[in-house]
Amino acid sequence: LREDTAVVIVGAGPAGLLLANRLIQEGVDCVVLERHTRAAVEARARAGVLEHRSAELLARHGLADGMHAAAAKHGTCEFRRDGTRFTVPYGELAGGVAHWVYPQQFLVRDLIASFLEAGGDLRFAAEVGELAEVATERPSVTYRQAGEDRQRTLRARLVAGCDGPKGVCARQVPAGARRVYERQHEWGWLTVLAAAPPSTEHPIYALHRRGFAGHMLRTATVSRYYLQCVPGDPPENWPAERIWSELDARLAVDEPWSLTRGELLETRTLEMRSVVSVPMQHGSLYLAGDAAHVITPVGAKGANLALADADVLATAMTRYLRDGDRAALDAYSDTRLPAIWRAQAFSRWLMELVHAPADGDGFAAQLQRARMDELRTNPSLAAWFAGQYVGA
Ligand code: FAS
Repeated sequence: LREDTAVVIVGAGPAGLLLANRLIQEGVDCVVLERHTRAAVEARARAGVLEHRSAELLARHGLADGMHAAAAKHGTCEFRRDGTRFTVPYGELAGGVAHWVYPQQFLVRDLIASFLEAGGDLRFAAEVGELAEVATERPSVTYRQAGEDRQRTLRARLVAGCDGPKGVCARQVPAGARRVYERQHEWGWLTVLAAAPPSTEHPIYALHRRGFAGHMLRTATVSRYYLQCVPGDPPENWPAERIWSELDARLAVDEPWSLTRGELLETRTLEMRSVVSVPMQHGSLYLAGDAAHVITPVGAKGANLALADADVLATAMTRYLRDGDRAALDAYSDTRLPAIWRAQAFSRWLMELVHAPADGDGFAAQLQRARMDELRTNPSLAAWFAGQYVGA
C-alpha cells in the first residue's frame, strides 16, 4: 500500500466521496480512509433529498447517472394545522427547479463506484487514529487497517477531514485556533423509517398542539416520518402503536385522508443541535461536511452542505497542488461560511414555524399561527421560502 499521496481524505460519506471523485477527475492524487466496510457505508440510511444545486453539481461532474435514473423530482410541500392544509409549489416559485428524492446511501454507492472505476485508492475498514504535523506542509495520518495489529502512516501535502460530526479531524485543531458555535435546540425528534408506501405525493409538515409531525418521502415502498418529542426521549418510549397513533392524530385533516402503516425499520431519537466550527481549516487540514458543521434535518440541508463544501474544496486544492495558487485554499472557510450560516438560519426559521413551543407558551403558539398564515397568503414570503428550501 502506498504511504505517500497528495491528499488524504478521512471519511467516505458524501463530503469525502465527492471530494475524492473531483480530485481524481482533476488528476490530483488522493487516498480515502474509511473506518467502516463498504457494505456498512452503502447501507446507512440518512438524508433523502438533494437540492437543485446539488443535482446540478453532480451532473456537472458526470456523477448524476444513478440519480437521474432512479430519483423522483419534487417541487411541492404541504403544511397542515388544525385539520386544514395548504401546499406551497416551491419548485415553480423558485423558477421551475425541484428537489431530487434520492436516499443518501444510493448516492454514496454511486460515488464509491465511480471513484473505484477511475482507479481511486479507497481503503475500507481503515480507522484513522490521529493526525500529526497538520500545521506543516507535510502532515501525516495514522490509521489501523482491520485485521492488522500495526498502525500504518500516510504522508500527504493536504488532509481533508470529512469524518462526520464525531470524527477525529476537527479535534486536531487547537482550541485556541477555532471557535465552535453550538446551539442545542429546545425540541427533540423521533425519526422513523418504515416499510410503508407514502400516504402523500409530497412532504408534509404538520403543526399540532402536541407537537410537529413530518411525513417525508424516500422510495415507493419506504417512508420517513418525524415526530417532535421531548429532547432525549428514548426510542423505547415510542412503541409502534404510539408512533402510528401520534402520526395519525398530528397529521389529521378535516377531509378523507388516511396514513398507510408498515413495518418499522428504524426508530431513533435525534439530538436537535446545530454546530459551526470557525474557521473550517487549520494549517494543511481542511474540514468539510458534518466534520465542520452540523445542522438539524429540518429543511434537509446536511448532506447538501457537505457536497457543496467538497466541491469548493476540490477546486481550491486542485488550484494549489496543480497550479501552485493558494488563494482559493486560503479563502476556503470564508467562501463556505456565509452559505452555511444561511442554511442554519433557514433551518431554525422552519423549526420555529412547525414545532409546538417546547414550554407550551400560548403567545409563541399564536405567533406561529400568524407566521403560517403569512406563508399561506404572502407570495413574496412563499417565494423566499421556495428558494431557501429547494436550494435554487
Ligand atoms: P458522514 O457522517 O456522512 O460521513 C463521515 C464518514 O467518516 C463516515 O462514513 C464515517 O464512518 C467516517 N469516519 C468517521 N470517523 C472516522 C475515522 N476515525 N477514520 C475513518 N473514517 C471515519 N441530512 C439531510 O440533509 N437530510 C436528512 O433527512 C438527514 N437525516 C439524517 C438522519 C440521521 C439519523 C443522521 C445521523 C443524519 C441525517 N442527516 C440528514 C445528516 C447527514 O445526511 C449528514 O449531513 C451527511 O451524512 C454529512 O455527510 P459527511 O459530512 O460526508 O459525513
